[in-house]
Amino acid sequence: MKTILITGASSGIGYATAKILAEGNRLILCGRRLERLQQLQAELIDTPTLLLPFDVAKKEEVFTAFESIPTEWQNIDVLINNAGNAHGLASFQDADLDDLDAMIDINVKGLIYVTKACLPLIKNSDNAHIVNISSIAGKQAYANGTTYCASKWAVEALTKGMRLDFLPLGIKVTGIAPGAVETEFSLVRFKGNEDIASKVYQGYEPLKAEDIAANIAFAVNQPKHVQVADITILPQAQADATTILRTL
Ligand code: 8X3
Repeated sequence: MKTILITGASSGIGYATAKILAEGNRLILCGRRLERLQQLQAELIDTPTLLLPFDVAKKEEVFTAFESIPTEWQNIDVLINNAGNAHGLASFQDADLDDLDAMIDINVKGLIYVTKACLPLIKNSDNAHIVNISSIAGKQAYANGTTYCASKWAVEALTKGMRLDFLPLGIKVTGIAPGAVETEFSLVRFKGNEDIASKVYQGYEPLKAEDIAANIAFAVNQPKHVQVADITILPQAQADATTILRTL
């Protein structure tokens, strides 16, 4: 039985990952929205769970939350850095600076804070493993997504760099880079505009959160000596970050 901490567990890929990893593991479920974490906890009735509500972008909150983890939960084996999102889709010149700040604060600084706070609890594990959720946007820059892409390029660099730095600590590091996944991602990107958000996924079959969760579980469930370095996952209809064939 592993103890697995998941950020952004209250929705989307994080939620689906919690569901798929619930069997046979203990889960620390993190997110900003306590009520949604409580709903998830209620669904995972047969799994030992600990709820840890905090905002990854708030440094003090992150460290205070980790300091509050009860002793019996302090041996963490797997950290899944899933929390992250996009704010706006606009040219760099037109983008709202607050949106750009938010993406760097959540996707980059948040991942750094959580990993720093978690390291003392994970480094003694025999199964230590960190999974960072990146994006196809971390491998290919696209117009109007400059800072989102930059934030995910940073996740790619953090993943590769951590894999080097953590070698002597025995911590495996995996990067998971999804393409188009139908979650609340686009709703957040387009600030609640359901019409625009749903169009992103029209005319083809996008990935589901469960598709990514299955790949995360694949990486997490490998034998101790096997380190899955990187997985990029696209819908069948997607060739790269900006090329999607819409035939449906
Ligand atoms: C989400 C995928 O293509 O919208 O990270 O950047 S994409």
